[in-house]
Amino acid sequence: MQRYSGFGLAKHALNHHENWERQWRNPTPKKQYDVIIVGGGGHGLATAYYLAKEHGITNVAVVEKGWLGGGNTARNTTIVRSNYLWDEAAALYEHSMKLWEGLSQDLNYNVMFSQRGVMNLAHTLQDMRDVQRRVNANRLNGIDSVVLTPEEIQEIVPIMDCSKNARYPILGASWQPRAGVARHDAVAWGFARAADALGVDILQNTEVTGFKIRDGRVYGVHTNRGDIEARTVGCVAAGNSGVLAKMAGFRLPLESHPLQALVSEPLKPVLDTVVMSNHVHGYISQTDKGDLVIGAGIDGYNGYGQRGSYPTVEHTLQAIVEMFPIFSRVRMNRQWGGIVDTCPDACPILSATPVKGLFFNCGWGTGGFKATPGSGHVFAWTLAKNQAHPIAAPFSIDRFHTGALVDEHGAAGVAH
Ligand code: FAD
Ligand code: PYC
Repeated sequence: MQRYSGFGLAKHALNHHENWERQWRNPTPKKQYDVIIVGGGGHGLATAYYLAKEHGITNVAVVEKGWLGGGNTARNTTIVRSNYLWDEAAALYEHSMKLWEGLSQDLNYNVMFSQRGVMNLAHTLQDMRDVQRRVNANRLNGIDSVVLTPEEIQEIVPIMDCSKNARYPILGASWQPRAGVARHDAVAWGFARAADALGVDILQNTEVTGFKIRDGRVYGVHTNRGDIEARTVGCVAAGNSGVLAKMAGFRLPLESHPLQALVSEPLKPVLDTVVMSNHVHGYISQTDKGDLVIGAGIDGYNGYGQRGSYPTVEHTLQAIVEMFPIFSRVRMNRQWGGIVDTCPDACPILSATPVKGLFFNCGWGTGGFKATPGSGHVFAWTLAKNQAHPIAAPFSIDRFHTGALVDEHGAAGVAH
């Protein structure tokens, strides 16, 4: 063990952040790339990583207006699960789940993926029918999913009020044992470091202000640091996707809403799984550090402010305290919001657009963190081959013309 004198200790404390190796470079933008990814959240970084790793396309820039993961990636409550109803969505989220299961090893970066199980509660007979139907569909798709009785729920979460006269009676739940949580910034940093090591340029503080479009084809972007050219551009900008689509001259069927979350003061370990209730607009988990992570429903109005309204969090905390009376005197430390891009069928858009060479990956709304590796993986394939990956194909914007919607409102973790 190294020993320090009082002076040595103070010197070490002051110096210990020196000479750390940068996890990724800070390059000057080149004039031209093969592919530009707009948005340095988890999905954009994952796309760049898989483009380089799986398709050998390394002349790639990730253009981020702020800092990496500063959008929804670092604002989300990190629930990862794949228990979606319809085959198309189940395939997409389960593809992602499988990538999560090897992600720390693949990136050589601990993303702290913790498969502690996720429970979706049912409070009414109709909730219960939906749970049974979804669990059956999951099992047909090979996804681990079971229906729990109130007694089984109580055994897994002894601190929850499962009594019959509770204000929100619990009739049962769906349970996915392989589901869980991960560390959000580590996901962004892990993908960034791995993409950078393969030659991808990560350009922070670089805002796309317009697209260079000629004869119906994209050939670059305008940014606050000058124009950058590329014949393939992928926009992965979550709540700002509608703004970017407008710059390119078309509209997407998206609404941007605030979605809020809170963390409490740290507590001793009391909750070792994730409990969600779409019905009462609240969900909760406990971090390894001890904080309770609590999430709300969306704020009903549209907005680009990364904050929400007080009545929404008040409603959520009221519901959480009803279900967990033990938390009634816990103090909240922080509250924040992100901008979620909700789609009419609560499913994402992974698609070519009316502009040749310009693709969008968006519409993940309240539930895209869990899809980060899977989304990046299939979107990279789509960009590399200029053809939708078979798992991405059902999520084209054409579905809003053909009517082939994939309605996942029932499986969305947050009612909207
Ligand atoms: P982002 O991380 O938002 O990245 C988009 C990036 O694009 C941003 O960094 C932004 O700065 C950048 N950008 C925008 N415009 C421009 C421009 N003009 N030029 C350059 N860059 C631009 N999902 C789950 O699966 N589980 C959860 O538990 C969960 N909880 C959530 C809780 C909250 C409070 C919120 C807000 C969301 C939650 N989500 C959850 C949803 C999830 O966070 C998102 O779907 C997901 O993180 C989206 O990732 P992204 O990389 O697409 O977007
Ligand atoms: O999609 O599982 C989810 C989710 C949980 C909290 C917010 N979204």
